[in-house]
Amino acid sequence: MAQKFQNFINGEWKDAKSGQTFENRNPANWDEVIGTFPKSAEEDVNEAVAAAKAAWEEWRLTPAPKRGDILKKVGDLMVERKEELAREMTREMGKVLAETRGDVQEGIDTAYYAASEGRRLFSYTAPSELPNKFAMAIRTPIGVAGIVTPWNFPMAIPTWKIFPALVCGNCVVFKPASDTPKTATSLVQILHDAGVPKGVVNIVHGGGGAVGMKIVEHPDVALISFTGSSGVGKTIAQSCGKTLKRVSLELGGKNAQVVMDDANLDLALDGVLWGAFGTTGQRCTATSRLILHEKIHDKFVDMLVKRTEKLRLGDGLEKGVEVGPCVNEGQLNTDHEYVEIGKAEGAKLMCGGERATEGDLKKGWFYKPTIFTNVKPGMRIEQEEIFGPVLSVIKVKNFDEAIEVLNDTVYGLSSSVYTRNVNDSFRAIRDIKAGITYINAPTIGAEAHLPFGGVKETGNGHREGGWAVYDFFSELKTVYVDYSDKLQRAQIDNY
Ligand code: UN1
Repeated sequence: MAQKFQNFINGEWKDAKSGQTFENRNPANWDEVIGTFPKSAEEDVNEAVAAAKAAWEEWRLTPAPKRGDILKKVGDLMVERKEELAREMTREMGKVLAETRGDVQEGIDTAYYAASEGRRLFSYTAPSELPNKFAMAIRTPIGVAGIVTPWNFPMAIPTWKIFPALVCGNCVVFKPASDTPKTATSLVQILHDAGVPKGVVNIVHGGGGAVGMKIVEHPDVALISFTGSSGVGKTIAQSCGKTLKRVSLELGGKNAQVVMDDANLDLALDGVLWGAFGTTGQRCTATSRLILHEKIHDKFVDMLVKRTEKLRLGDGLEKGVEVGPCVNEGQLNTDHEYVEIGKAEGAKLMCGGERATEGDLKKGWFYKPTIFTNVKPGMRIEQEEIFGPVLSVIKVKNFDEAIEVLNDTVYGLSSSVYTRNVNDSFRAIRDIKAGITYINAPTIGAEAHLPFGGVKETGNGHREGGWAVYDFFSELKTVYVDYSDKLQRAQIDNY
């Protein structure tokens, strides 16, 4: 019998009211069931939102340093349970153990940052233009935050959202991706064990339409933080637009790495292998385009294909495995559809392009790391987010053309330029339209204490991470205290 997991509402583990469940399986071995989870619906969401709303009255009045102390404990528990969390994450979504350890570490970093932020939550005071009058802006909690998260960083991304939400004094209704409900359940257990009061954090498992959108639409949910595709992001934004609900969206990417003719090619090679095929290409920040200067194009492609063909696929829990499976069959099919599209568009398939089925690999959703050359700007494989191990190589004549090709997409999350030319580096920093630019480092590797997010259809202007996310999860209230004992009219009496 598969282990049964539940929702967590108002401090209690409980089934979906309908009693329905869904299964979670290991993408590296589809026979292995991780557990069953409640297939929830609107009635479960309503209960969770009501619990969060009721808990908010006390939570918003809890001093922020005290809320931070709980987050410190959360971080400590994550440190203690790091290995166990990483292993269960690899089992449920497939990425290799080194990476799932990194994912948990990102959550730990976020917890300790949030813990200390409880003693900061700085804002400003400013002098009043009138005598005997004091002016300041303070951060205040907002209410119930709806948190809807993806499966590719099943620990890090929920922590980016939930921890700052809590420190700022909000309550949470959390809907994790249905491919990674176990990691989310463990996170909620940790929050509970660390002393988060009942009702302050609630988790409701289930689908995007049946649960996610019900959270988004709920009138008592004051703000939404979502990471996922641009398509779903637009639907959420439209819904939030109806009531002007505050919403933070982290969406798709079509990130490129540029390699100039003066670059350290070995370094650039390590960078693109990691950026394109780490996490099986399933990161918003994954390198899905490689823009090569024509002088080094052929040599670099040769080096890259040789190394790519040697990458070891397999169960991420096994030593030496470098690339895990796709998260599910649907994602594998999408990857393969794009390979067919690329071929039809006239791109040249250099390696991969098919499912990997040798030995035990046939039990899981493995796809061979794939490289296309002869990709032209504007092709669908060059423009659309694939979210798999498929890399498109584009040849350019010079630096200007490289930046033009890099920018020619509806997305703008991460970007990378390999060059030893300091002038080109700074021009890249200035001219690339993206939320993140790396110089001589791959497109992946964002650190928890710096702002994370993108431009254009990658988001709606907010940032997660670092200090910036605290602006999203708190509302500024401006306060004037007049101690002059008379009516003082701003802009009038003093001029
Ligand atoms: C994501 O791709 O969804 O920079 C998040 C990185 C990670 C976070 C990625 N630290 O790739």
